[in-house]
Amino acid sequence: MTDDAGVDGDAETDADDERGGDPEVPADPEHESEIPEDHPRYESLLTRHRIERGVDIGITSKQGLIAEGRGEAFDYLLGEETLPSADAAARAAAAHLLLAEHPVLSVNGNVAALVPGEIVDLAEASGADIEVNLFNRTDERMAAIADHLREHGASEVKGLAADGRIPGLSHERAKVDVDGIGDADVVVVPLEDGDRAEALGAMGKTEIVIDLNPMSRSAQVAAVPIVDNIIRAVPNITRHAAELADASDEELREIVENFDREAALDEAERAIREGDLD
Ligand code: PTJ
Repeated sequence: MTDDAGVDGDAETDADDERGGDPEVPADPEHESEIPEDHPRYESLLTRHRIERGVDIGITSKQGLIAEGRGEAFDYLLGEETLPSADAAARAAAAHLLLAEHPVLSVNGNVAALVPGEIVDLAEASGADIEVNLFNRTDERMAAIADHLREHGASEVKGLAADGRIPGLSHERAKVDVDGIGDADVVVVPLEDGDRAEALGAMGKTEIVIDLNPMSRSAQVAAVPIVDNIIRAVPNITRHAAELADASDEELREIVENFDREAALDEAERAIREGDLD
């Protein structure tokens, strides 16, 4: 803890520099409600605060900070907005989840930091299980993330039993619950490493990927790639799921069949390549 306290001190100094001394932006990531909602970069500041806090409380890995930086660059080029094709993907994702026998939402350290309550809302709206599945797995992080999700209203969090394995992956990354991801027919895998996304697909599971990089391997192999910031994408899937709650299976299947994954990836890549750096 002594070391952590030292790191905290350094992080705060760096963060203060990064904020450019803006007196409106709080230095303490615990106080995100103090970020002014009319700030032109509100969403980006909120994301940074949540990730920073995730590292401070031991749920997000330091690599997660780098992953977030990469995502933020793509989001900047997308104008920090949900493309129409990403909205269509979110609607197809909601239809898949509602049609599924056993949907599961996979949660890593970045997802837990950025959208804990929103994941719980989506699980409720879609009837999905929540399972923690980490790239850099430790018992401490698994427990901290499960606790964090429970604090945000999750009644059950899977992933701790780890009594199943994803074939073809090295040991730690392969661990899943037999009655969770092991048994799922539809899995939401946000901000995922490409290898694991590919291996889950090879198990015959329908994969819904949320990733701001349309060229990433996970987005490329997904049945439904949602190229959007997870901060916007998860509440958007929940909104579609609520709207579709009374839809017939036939209507849901039509939404799934009409979704064009290639067109969604192409539109996202085009938007990023033509993105405005102003
Ligand atoms: O918590 P762990 O141990 O499971 O580790 C999680 C990370 C994210 C560190 C790990 O899975 C990893 O290294 O992922 P990658 O390979 O860096 O991939 C992360 C992807 O998520 C990249 O393509 C980023 O562009 C994308 N991304 C980052 N932030 C966001 C995002 N996509 C959507 N919304 C974001 N906020």
